[in-house]
Amino acid sequence: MTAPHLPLPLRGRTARSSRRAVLTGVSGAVAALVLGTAATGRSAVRAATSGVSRAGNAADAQVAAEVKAEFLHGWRGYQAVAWGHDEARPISRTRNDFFAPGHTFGLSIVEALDTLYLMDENAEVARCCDWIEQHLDPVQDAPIQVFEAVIRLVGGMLAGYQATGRPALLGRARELADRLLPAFTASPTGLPYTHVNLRTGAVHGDVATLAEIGSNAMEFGLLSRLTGDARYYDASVRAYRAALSRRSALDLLGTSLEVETGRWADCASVAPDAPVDSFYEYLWAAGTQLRDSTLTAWYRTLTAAILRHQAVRLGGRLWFRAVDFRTGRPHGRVQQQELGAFYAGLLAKGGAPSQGAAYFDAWTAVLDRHPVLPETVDCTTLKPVDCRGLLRPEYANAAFDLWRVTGQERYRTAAYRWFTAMRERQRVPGGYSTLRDVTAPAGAAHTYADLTPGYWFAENLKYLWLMFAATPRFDYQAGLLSTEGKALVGLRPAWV
Ligand code: DMJ
Repeated sequence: MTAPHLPLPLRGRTARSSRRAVLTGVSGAVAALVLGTAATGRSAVRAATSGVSRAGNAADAQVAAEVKAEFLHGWRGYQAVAWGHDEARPISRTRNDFFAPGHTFGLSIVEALDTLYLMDENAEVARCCDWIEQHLDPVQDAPIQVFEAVIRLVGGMLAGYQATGRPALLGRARELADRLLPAFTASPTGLPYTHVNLRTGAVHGDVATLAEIGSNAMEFGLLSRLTGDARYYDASVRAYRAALSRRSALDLLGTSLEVETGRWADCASVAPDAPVDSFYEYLWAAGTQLRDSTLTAWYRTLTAAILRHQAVRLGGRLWFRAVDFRTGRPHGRVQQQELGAFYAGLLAKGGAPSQGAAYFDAWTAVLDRHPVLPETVDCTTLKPVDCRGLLRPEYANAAFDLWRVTGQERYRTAAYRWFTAMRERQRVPGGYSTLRDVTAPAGAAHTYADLTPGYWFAENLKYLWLMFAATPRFDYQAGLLSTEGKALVGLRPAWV
């Protein structure tokens, strides 16, 4: 499929694309059965394409104020020691280069931009925009990971552009995307190389994970729409098609593909964990954003297969086990990464609310034992397999999505509990810090891993703020966030 003629007549594409959607693989009735007891085939499609929110906008000014205070605490910590650099190390009061040693993209500035906007911090928004316009260099002589640059930098600047209308942000996002495109266009298969040197255009990294292949359609689709240049979205869809065409007879995918041959580099379907997580997330989100029913059909096909072959009940809880994508045979013991917790929200948005709720409850059971979620858990014992606490946002992301889909107050309660634990265990004088071991006593200095990740500014407190602040700057009905929490649809600009 090639990208539509642009500027995109997005709504008009649905029927045409639907006739071309040949990769469904599961009948509507079977999909409905697998996708959820409450969802009929038609209602599943409706849920997967409307973006409708049932969440009431009841504000809780007290909680919203607490959330904003913590965001600004982290933000001031970053500003004090790392302004203009990618990330802050709040304990040692040093900096971290995220993309390449000796190079900065001011990552935390770009990550924070639309969160600051949603929080009405207009002066800080202007400061961030000024820095990006004057200092962000998209032509650096360094190999950059395409996936991270797209979801964090391109997405962050596009969200910032939509919030502020400052043309330089769109220009800088486009310039960067142009420098990233060789990763897609130089590939014989359409599967992107993982890295590209922004100055020379040299590509490398010829084994790409699904997240690296598929997490760009939201940003590239929006960029194509804003610029009238189809090349960006074309590249995304070509990459998606290259992966989907290599699915197994069970409609499952492996983890990573060889870019030049198109061969699978492994045989495990590890969904919804990293490094495949946002591949599935973007099939639903970009399908909804761009009214592209082909992506939505692919989402339904793959989700039905994941629920059929990977869902497992342990101790009455819903988890997902890794399986051989060709045979469906289990692949080792059942463990899951915290990174996979977002999937509870995705299932609900995509038409399987009961499974989404059950999976969220499984993660809440881990939270009952460990107030800060460990990086990986054993799903049978709920004990940590990897004890690190990396200030991840996925549980709050799922709570936000489930709250929007169901309107149930219990998801705000769960998110607030998660927030207070993070505040108690990970707040330090210089901001917020990752932990080496979430099971160590609170406050033990040696447990701090000394990083405020860029995504913390984009995601963690944005979900809480949107749940409690009832901000008029966000369209709660139609709004869509990217995998990095960027509000790519539904930001209500203050400049029109
Ligand atoms: C974020 O960078 C994105 O959400 C990505 O898709 C995976 N998760 C990290 C934060 O944990």
